[in-house]
Amino acid sequence: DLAPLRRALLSVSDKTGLTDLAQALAARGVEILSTGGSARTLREAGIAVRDVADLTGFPEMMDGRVKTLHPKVHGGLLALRDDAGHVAAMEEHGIAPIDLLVVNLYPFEDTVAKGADYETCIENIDIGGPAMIRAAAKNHGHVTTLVDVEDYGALLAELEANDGQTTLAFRRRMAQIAYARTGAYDAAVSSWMAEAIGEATPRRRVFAGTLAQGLRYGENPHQGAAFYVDGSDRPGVAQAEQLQGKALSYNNINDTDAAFELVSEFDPGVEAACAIIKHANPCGVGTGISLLSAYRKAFDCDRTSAFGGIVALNRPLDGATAEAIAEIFTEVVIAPGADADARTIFARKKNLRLLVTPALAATDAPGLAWRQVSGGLLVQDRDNGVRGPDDLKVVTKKAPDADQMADLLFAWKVAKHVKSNAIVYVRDRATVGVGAGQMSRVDSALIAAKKAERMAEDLGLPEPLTRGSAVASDAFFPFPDGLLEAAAAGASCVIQPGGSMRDDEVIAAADEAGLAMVFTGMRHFRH
Ligand code: 93A
Repeated sequence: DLAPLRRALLSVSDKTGLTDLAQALAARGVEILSTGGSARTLREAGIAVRDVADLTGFPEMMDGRVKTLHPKVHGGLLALRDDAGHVAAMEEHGIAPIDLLVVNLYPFEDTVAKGADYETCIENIDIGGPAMIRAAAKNHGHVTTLVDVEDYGALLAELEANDGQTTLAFRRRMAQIAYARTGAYDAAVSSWMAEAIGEATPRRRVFAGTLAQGLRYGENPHQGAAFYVDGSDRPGVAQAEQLQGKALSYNNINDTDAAFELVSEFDPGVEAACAIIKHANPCGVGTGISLLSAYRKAFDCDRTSAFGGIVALNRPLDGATAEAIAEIFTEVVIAPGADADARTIFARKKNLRLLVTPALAATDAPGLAWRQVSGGLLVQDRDNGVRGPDDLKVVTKKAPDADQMADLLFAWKVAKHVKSNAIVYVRDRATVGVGAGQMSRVDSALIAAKKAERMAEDLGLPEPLTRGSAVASDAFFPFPDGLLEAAAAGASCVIQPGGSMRDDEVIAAADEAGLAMVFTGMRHFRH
């Protein structure tokens, strides 16, 4: 199972750790082959190298597009050392075996992330690198393939432990990593091209993710987990800079994403907004003239659940709001910035994670959403549907007044981000009851109203804030019962998609109960 290491080919874009690795290999008597830039780096460090051009008898040409694509390279990587035919072919054609390949690819993903133009991105598609990686990894029975600077140390330890040789187990592990890299690389190219040429259909798309961080565990401690980023420039948890606090967990990342996507629905130029998230659902959303008032309104929707929540803001965090947030245990705060006061206040809360993004996420921007099912992936367009006042149709005798209309639109924005069946009660641009994830719409309406009753008791209010509220339903009421439940809780106006076979019955029930109701013509299921 042990394979000797006599000759290595080093061809890397990221030169980190290259000379140390080469030095250690040279000290073991390994002959080093290398391409243009890599060879130059090694020579400058005083390490003896042979140019691949010298090996192949061809210069690097066409701006480097062709440098290693040659039988002397690929034959040396692919030949089976224990196959008489292969050995004869090597002898006949003067091909020397290459036992170790160290390649990291042209930085395609980084080039895209930097916003480079089309031609520059194309030039950064590595061809020779992946070809060599795939060849060497295929021949892992004899050849070791390294594609990641992170694994240089492991190779040296392997050589140390095995008298300058590598074990089959090690070569297999490295081969698996190698194919993960080339697979992700081509996926990144294809995803970028889909965006660049405006290919809108989710068909024929692949997921391109690069490992951003290993996570301590997944949704539960017995599940392993990692966070992959897709290289898109959409502001959010993947793009955010973490200013303090320990590493985010799997659940933190999921909830922070939900929080930030929701709060991004609110235009910071119009109003300050705050969303508090628990288990990917909002337990309170508020808007106001200041972040502090927005936070307090969000907090007052469900003070119990807000404990240990994730807070998202649509404006840069200020000192006063930071002070209020710090009063209770909060897991994560994410905002498009944080001023010096806020940073100082949070610095005292070592465990609180503070994430800042360069901007809010464009809620109407196109993009894809992925979900795993057993045996496959479901891909769909991101729910980027947005409804404004002009899209609404009044269907009842009563029409909502301006204040009700503002609450209805607010409730609709929130309902889009609540797991179905979603019922959201709103008063004065703040949620006062959220019913999430129930299998029956009636139950969601009931639960939200019950929570509002409990909050009224906690806050010492004479009556629940659902009295006189606006209510949103993420999908149509199939029967009048859900609507009647909302009316019983005191809702005065309703926003829902409409489109049920029984819309007539539901509208009649609304008229009977004296409600104003508008249809959006758009559904926001979220499962
Ligand atoms: O342009 S390429 O696709 N053509 C090649 O034949 C080739 N061989 C290696 N790019 C190629 N490479 C890549 O060059 C490697 O994957 C590596 O990223 C880079 C190293 O070039 P240098 O040593 O000149 O810095």
